[in-house]
Amino acid sequence: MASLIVPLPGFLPKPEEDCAKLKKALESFIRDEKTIVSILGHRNAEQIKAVKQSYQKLHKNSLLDDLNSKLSGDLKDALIMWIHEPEVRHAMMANKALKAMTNKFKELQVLVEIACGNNIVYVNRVRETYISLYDSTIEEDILDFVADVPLKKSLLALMSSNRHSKETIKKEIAVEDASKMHDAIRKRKLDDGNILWILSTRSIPQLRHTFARYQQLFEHSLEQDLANCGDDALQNLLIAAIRCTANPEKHFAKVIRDSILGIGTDEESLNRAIVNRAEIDLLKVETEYTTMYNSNLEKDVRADTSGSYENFLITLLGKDPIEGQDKSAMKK
Ligand SMILES: [Ca+2]
Repeated sequence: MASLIVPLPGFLPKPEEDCAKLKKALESFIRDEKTIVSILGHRNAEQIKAVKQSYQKLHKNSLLDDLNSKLSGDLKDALIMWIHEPEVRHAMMANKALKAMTNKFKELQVLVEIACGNNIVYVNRVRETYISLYDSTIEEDILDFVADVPLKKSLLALMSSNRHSKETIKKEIAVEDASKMHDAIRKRKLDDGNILWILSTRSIPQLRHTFARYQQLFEHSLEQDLANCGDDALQNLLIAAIRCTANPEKHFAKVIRDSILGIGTDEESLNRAIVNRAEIDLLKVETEYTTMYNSNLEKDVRADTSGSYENFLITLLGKDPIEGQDKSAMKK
């Protein structure tokens, strides 16, 4: 369930009204970040698109440029990420992760999130957007920028997947696939292809069924068995792929937890999880976070952030940034 709260039908201001308020807030001597957050933090992707078009028409410059030049710091980064269309946002995140050439799972996991946490129609839109922005395919850039061979192989397989989206489940295939994966784990051959081929080829409903069968057949979950199989980038990547396929909310709860745990904050990861899931399943992420860490997501995010940046993230979480009240009476 989405956490984003948008105005009820009939109460949504016209894009021109939003633009006038945004312009005034950006131009005022003391920047009115509260207004900017309260408008943009309560609009979905489609509504933001209309506001951006209207802004360009009315003010002859883009909202993106104005946010870029007038705002700063974490608020600016999060807001700019938020107002991009989801596929543009994802393409940009993928490109940044690849060009960083870190070869670390932490940076590259956004590619797994794109490939395994979305339906194929959306994944293809991200791929098309990537080409239009960077004149290369994501696959080419994986080939050129990821040096670690098992990581490169896995990302290529997941990203070039062309799985179908039908709900049909083949029960006998699930048993076969579960056994093959169990075998690969038992032999500690995570890179022998079997696990990867299955994860990158089968449909999402089929995979979910296979994961359930795996647990019935072998007592532990696939995720648990993989977790006991060492600790390297490939193993982490496979676990993320399984989580993004079966329980994306678990994966994103962990991303948020990792981003705030300890001294300092990894704002980029925190933004990625909140901005990308606010319109999809952030309420489920919040529930999962409580179960997994026996802690409150809103409280933890508040403790690690401050000012308008905190208010913006809290708004996307569907809470009132000032009063700390849940505005669930409004339309989701
Ligand atoms: Ca922290």
